[in-house]
Amino acid sequence: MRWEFSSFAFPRISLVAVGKTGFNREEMSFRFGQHLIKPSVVFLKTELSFALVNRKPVVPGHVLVCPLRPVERFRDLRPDEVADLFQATQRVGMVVEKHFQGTSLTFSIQDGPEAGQTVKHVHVHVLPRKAGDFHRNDSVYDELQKHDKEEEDSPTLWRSEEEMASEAAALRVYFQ
Ligand code: AMW
Repeated sequence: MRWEFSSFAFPRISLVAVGKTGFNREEMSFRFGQHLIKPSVVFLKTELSFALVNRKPVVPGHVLVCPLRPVERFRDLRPDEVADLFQATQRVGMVVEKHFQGTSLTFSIQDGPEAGQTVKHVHVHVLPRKAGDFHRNDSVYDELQKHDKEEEDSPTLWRSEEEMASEAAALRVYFQ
């Protein structure tokens, strides 16, 4: 266990305990790289992984699946974490495709800064796809690459906590 500064949930700076698993039992929040994620925006927790809604989705239903242990690169995951992450990703894919009336899915891992990774914590992007959602189909990868980069991103473009929590609540139902 170690102590970190956090200002995620409250404007004031607070000290929270973040365990090695990335799951903070004291405040029941989840670690996602430098971010502390409120349980209200998490819709699935497995033994070794969790899934959260995106504050800036590229398409409706664009969500993220992460290992609980906050490691930076895919190569850092243990075999049991890879298995759990991909099984969780498969379940999440089926749910978001259904809930958002998709007909296909894009899965993407930006593994390292040169691959477009901004949050230093392994995560799988899961995006429901449908005919005509992009003029050029592979533009989804351009959007993924740039949607959260500094010049494209700003807090004013993030969804509200209420909107994210409401989406997470709707998705959580499928896993009960
Ligand atoms: W990467 O460019 O590291 O492959 O993707 C990071 C993703 O995480 C982006 O889709 C971004 O919108 C999302 N994101 C970053 N911070 C948060 C947060 N605090 N809550 C929800 N989604 C987040």
